[in-house]
Amino acid sequence: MELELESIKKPVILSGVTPSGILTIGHLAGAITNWVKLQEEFECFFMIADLHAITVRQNPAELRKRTLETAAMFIAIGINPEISTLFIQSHLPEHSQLTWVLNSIAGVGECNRMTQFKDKSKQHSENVNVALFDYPVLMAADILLYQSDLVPVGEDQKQHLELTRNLAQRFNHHYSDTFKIPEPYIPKLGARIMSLQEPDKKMSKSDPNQSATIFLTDSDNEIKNKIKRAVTDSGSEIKFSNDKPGISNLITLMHLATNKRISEIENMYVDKGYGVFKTDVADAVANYLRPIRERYLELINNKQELIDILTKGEENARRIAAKTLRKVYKKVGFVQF
Ligand code: ATP
Ligand code: LTN
Repeated sequence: MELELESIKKPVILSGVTPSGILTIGHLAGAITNWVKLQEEFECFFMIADLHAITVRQNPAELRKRTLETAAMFIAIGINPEISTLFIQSHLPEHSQLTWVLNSIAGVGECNRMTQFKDKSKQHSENVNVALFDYPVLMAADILLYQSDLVPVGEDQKQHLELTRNLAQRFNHHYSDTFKIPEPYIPKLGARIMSLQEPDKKMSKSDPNQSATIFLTDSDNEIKNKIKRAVTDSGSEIKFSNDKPGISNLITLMHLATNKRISEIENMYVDKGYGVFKTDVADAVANYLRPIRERYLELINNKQELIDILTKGEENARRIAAKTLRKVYKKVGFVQF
């Protein structure tokens, strides 16, 4: 059935990932597995945020490749295109169009307070561009176009969501009720996976040290070698605690891969050393990621299935986004025939 704004009965969820690198087991644990679970209960829109990607310098061929890879990986992990809408942000000009209108009510001062803008301006001091400054307004457009109720995001994006709510309220107040006011959705479960080399730092797709990160495309051997070389703590006890960040991270990975409770994992390894534990975690994580990687490779090697899914996603998304944008254009006083 074709999706229409009026026919949506469930609360709406929208989220996105910027295709600026290969997805890691951190994204899987902290974001995408949660999205998979939300699909039944909510009307979900998942987006590959390529417009956001170009706020920092990208290699065009690389961006094109990463965008499709990210979409394939979402499906491989369990985003079901039969029930959720999966699309590429730049395929819908409505995102840029609504951004322009929202720019007219967004304050320079409030955008200047965004900590991500400050951080990224430092990181990319050679290229502090206007789009980077506008990043949160584009994110607000993403969310408001679909009349989203809930937006699953990490802590780092909460400030952008607060801005989104302010812009929506301001627009509704200036013109008249147009946008639903979205809420952030920070999942209770969602494990945080730490770097295998510096376990007090989040595992990140852009870590220059490749052995710190498990990419979802890594082969069995790469996964196993990275886990076996992971930094562990002093002592020999397999225990989840703040003063054992290395071992705690491996326990979290074991929990993710096997669904066993943390206490159960600790009990299984009471009398065993780090060596045995690491080998078992390595095998468990490799077994867990193998079917995901196999499905991913199937999609990436047969692009037509992927293109069909993204085209259908684009069409579904457009019906909702175009409707909101028409309303907005009318309210701000653009002539419509
Ligand atoms: P970068 O490394 O390029 O700064 P990133 O890898 O931190 O980016 P994002 O693309 O900003 O990732 O992440 C999208 C979402 O995935 C985040 O909001 C966060 O919820 C989740 N995420 C990313 N890395 C992890 C991690 N190591 N553990 C748990 N969740 C994560
Ligand atoms: N900025 C987000 C990705 C993103 C997003 C969105 C998330 C772009 N648009 C809309 C939620 C809703 C990130 O870097 N994680």
